[in-house]
Amino acid sequence: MDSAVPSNISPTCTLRSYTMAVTRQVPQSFAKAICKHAQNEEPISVDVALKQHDIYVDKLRSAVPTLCLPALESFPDSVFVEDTAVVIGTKAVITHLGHRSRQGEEESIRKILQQLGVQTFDMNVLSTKAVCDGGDVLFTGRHLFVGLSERTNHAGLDVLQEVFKNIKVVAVPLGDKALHLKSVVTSLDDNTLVAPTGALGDFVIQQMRVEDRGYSFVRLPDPRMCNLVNLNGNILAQDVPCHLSRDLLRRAVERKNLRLYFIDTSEFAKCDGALTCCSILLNL
Ligand code: CIR
Repeated sequence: MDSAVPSNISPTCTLRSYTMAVTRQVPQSFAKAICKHAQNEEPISVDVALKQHDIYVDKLRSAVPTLCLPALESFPDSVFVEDTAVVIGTKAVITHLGHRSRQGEEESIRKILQQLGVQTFDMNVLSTKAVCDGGDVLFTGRHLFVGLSERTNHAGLDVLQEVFKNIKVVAVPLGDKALHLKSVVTSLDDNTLVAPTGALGDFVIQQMRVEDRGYSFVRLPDPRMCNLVNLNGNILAQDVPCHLSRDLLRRAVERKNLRLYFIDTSEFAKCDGALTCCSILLNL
């Protein structure tokens, strides 16, 4: 992948750029990761997950320096580092994770972010009631959309607003319709969101009032393809066998002169994970 933001991107396309990424190795305990939404015919294969994760990390590495922290065996879901911190610029809120079995994963993330010079704020110190998973937080550059889900509550949103004072935080009530906001919608660039066709996509778009807020959006039939990593103009999408979604996304990416890569994440999808959840992107 290319490290530089493409110079020929379409004039309607604005992108934030990143200088590094943080990931974490898949633990052997990953086979016991929480699984609520996915319907699996096969159990998770840790060996396959390790290979898929290596490919993911290599892809990130070809664009920016990427740390891969050691696995945390006592936390089966700890590969999903996105949930542990919300980082904007040089400030990070270290989240109080919404599922009890995951609380504690954030400790080493706090340390590493501090070592990198990021100022950290502990959510559970700022509010004893707050919970939040980073997967519920979508930052577009103009808005911080926060899904209110089974993992993220209003007190969590309030902490984000307190720390990121100058950014407009928007609540997106989700209930139990999806694990996280970013399980449904992510962004192709700072003004273009990607959401699934059908009732869930309609609902979320309506809750976000994206058109009133000046966003355009791309709708894809396969919800799994709506979870995109956008790293300096390199778009990573899950390698799902929906030809229509692939074609529509390819065309949207080409219109903006971005670059598209498909990555197999079958083992992560078996425990409700996708692509954004396996990294924290930083601009330091
Ligand atoms: C969980 O239920 O917490 C994990 N099995 C999946 C977390 C995925 N995280 C994300 O999409 N940000």
